[in-house]
Amino acid sequence: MTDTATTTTSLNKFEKFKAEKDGLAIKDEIEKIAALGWEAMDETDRDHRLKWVGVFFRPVTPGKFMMRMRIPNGILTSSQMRALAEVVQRYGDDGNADITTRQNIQLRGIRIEDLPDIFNKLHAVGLTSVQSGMDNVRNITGDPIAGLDADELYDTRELVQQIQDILTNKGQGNPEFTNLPRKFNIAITGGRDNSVHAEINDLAFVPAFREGSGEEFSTPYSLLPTPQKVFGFNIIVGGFFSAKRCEAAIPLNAWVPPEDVVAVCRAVLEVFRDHGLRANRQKARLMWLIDEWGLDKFRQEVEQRLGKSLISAAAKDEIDWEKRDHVGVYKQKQNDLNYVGLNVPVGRLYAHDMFEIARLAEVYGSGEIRLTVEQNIIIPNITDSRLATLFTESILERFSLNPGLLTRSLVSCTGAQFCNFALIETKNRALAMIKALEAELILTQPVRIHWTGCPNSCGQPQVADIGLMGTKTRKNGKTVEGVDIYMGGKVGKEAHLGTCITKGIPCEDLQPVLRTMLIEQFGARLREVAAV
Ligand code: SRM
Ligand code: SF4
Repeated sequence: MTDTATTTTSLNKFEKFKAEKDGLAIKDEIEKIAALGWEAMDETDRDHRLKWVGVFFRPVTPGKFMMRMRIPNGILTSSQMRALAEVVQRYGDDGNADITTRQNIQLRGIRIEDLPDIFNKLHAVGLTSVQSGMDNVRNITGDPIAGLDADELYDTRELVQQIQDILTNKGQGNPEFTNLPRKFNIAITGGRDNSVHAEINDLAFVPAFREGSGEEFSTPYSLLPTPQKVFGFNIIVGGFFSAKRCEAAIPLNAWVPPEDVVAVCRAVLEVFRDHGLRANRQKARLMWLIDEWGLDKFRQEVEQRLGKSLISAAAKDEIDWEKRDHVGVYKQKQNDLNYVGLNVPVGRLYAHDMFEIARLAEVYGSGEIRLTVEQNIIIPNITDSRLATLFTESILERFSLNPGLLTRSLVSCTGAQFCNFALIETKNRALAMIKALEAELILTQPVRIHWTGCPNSCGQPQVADIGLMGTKTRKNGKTVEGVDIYMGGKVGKEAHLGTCITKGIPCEDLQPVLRTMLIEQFGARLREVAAV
């Protein structure tokens, strides 16, 4: 690998330990680590390298690790869900799982001595957690209703799987892509409503028809039929959130047909791997390289890796719908079939929930389960005749098909319960506050409220109608948990990021602030107070 941007002397501690021993090397040491126990582990292996196999040391709960899976396009089978449930079940009260903001699942309570057994179990059902943390490509997101949606332009499932297979060597781990300068996010959307928040990814593909005389399509594109419209994707690059800087992705001015998407991912990743900035971790995401080089040079380098010129972007993309949340019952494009979207409050699941979801998927659907970036679940392929019985299932009382208008769109990152970066507790607080607000207000429209426990922005407050970012603030001379408030995040068509409008509201004073915002800016009304 050539790294033109750094010298050995300027390497930060992460680059140093990666150079000493590649993170993926930990994969071959799992038996040994399991036998020795976590207390005996080398600290760098424990805190960092284990993340190359998706295992995260949690300083908040030492000895109880988190495991981050890879669920490409957010699609899994009932057998896979059951295997995940069995893993967390063995940890009793310590075991649970979260659906993440990248259509993924994280398991909690994991004991290091169980890792060999857990990996075997997951492998047996075709699941992997490899390269899901640290300087790797994160779970690749795609439309949660790909292949079900009558209005979709492209079914993203196969492409997402192909990219994951290349990057991870079909789940075995691929050393070609295990030493990126930093994390990297990829999304592909084939629908009209940008269901994956394409704009907040380092690399994203959005549907677009290319028109032209044919002359601009260099070989092999010259074979494309012209002058008719040809389907492909406009490419956007450099979107990311970090504590210091947040950017929406910018157009690369490039369009690719679906068959070139995988090659473009590889080319972009090779450029990022070999030239991304490695000296300062705060400046190591792709956008910083684009800043340094300019978009033209970046595009040329990608073309060089690709071995051909990129075609200029289509004049417009096809994202022309408001974003859907998929909660409720919806017709599929297949005759007589429906998908149902279950609202999973803040994405938190326990073993018994996961077994139940697996059962519902098998009894009523085809055994398939899907996840959304809003941390919810979709069960597809349910015939019309089975819907009525499904509605009587008791789990729907908690995972509702028709939740309150605030609960429906609530998203929250992990927060202080398990995350040592957290400045505040998020999930439980978010749920309690939404419940209280729904009790005092009549809402007329869904309002998307996202909580995130610190400026890392895992809960994506910048895409929310109201984003709440954990902070520490002062009240009555004391330091207390608080939030900075973001507003104006727009998703779907014409997506753009929200910005901070108020800083340092103590969490204990937040409810009336949100109440006023919901009334004044989102048309909510106070419920009538019962006469005494
Ligand atoms: Fe994140 C680090 C959780 C989505 C930006 N994120 C972390 C860590 C690993 C920190 C840690 O070691 O404790 C958190 C693990 C906590 C835990 O125990 O669960 C964590 N991030 C999450 C999840 C679980 C939040 C959630 O509740 O859904 C999401 C897992 C996604 C997945 O399945 O892979 C998650 N993180 C995101 C997103 C949203 C997205 O991808 O759309 C972002 C902003 C987008 C981006 O990355 O550009 C995000 N996480 C970060 C950052 C800031 C990155 C940066 O460039 O500075 C960190 C800190 C870091 O990497 O150094 C971070
Ligand atoms: Fe942890 Fe902060 Fe990410 Fe929340 S936003 S999961 S608190 S790193």
